[in-house]
Amino acid sequence: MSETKRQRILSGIQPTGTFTLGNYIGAVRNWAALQDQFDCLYMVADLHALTVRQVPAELRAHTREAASMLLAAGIDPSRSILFVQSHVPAHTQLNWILCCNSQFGELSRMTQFKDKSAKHPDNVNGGLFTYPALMAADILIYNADLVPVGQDQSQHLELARNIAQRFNSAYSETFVLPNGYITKEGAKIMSLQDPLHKMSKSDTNVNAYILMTDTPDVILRKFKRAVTDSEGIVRADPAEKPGVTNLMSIYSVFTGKDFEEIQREFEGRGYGEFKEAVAETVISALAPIQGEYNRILADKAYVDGILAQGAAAASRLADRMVAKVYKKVGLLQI
Ligand code: ATP
Ligand code: LTN
Repeated sequence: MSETKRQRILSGIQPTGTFTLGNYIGAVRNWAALQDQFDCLYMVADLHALTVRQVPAELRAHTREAASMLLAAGIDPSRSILFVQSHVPAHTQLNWILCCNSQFGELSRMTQFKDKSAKHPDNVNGGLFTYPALMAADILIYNADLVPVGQDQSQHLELARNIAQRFNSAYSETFVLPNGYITKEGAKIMSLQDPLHKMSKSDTNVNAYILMTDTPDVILRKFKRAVTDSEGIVRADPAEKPGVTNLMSIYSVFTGKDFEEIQREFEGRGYGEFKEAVAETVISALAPIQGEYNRILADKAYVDGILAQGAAAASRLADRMVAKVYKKVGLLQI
């Protein structure tokens, strides 16, 4: 029987704070499930986090917490490679080459760049601008076929494909063109306070997000405060009722019920009861992950051991690609 090669997956998440329910639903939840079918590499994107000013001690802590949360959410280090981006220097080596193959115009069109520039007008740095070239390096360095991310990253993925294509036609076939893996449900969980914007871990309003580490009473309180509308009917309408629709998406992800079933379930019942039900499902979905997280986080040596192993395994693959690319672009090898 001829064995077909398994497709490869790479994804990353920034250690810019504790993960939100949006990170979990849109990305991390899928990562564990994909391990059965694919060869997976998962990365804590600490270099990307530096595009926004970080407190050094906090960044270090968040990086270990991020790795612990990924393990708690089911990333299995015996099957997948889990590592920290800065531990694999080859990413930054390829980043430079890809920066030289990215255009000012295309980088200027990235909505994340525009959003983050507006949010941090005092720190519109070069890294923020070339962010997608580093992300392309993360992906292309492993010849990843699929990249599981939330909706907000699809523009960056498209750019990674364009860079790969351009490089391949200039220097001969080198990179696999990656595809996004974006699930329909929960690809964009919205802020609980401003449902026209995505839930983001760096939001300054703590009521806007549910953190993966929030206690049951905090979760309940945040859902109770979630912005809805004055109609009082639980039904999906993203344009007119973005708040209620967002809560329905969250409820749907954890119960497996579709919007019609949810609407029927809450017919004649108010938002109060609906919000409590959403909170309950989230509390019970997060409870086992929180237990694992606390256990893993307490064992620093275990987490660091996994990360060291992951960095070594990732470097073996990444170094080979950088050597190939350096040769192709004409850097002298002696
Ligand atoms: P920051 O607030 O620092 O920009 P973030 O919360 O947007 O962080 P990232 O580290 O940028 O998180 O994203 C990690 C993964 O989570 C990405 O795949 C991203 O698409 C996904 N993601 C982030 N926010 C959401 C959301 N609200 N809904 C669905 N997926 C999301
Ligand atoms: N930009 C991503 C994080 C990230 C990433 C990657 C995702 C960095 N490198 C490579 C997928 C593949 C974000 O979520 N903001």
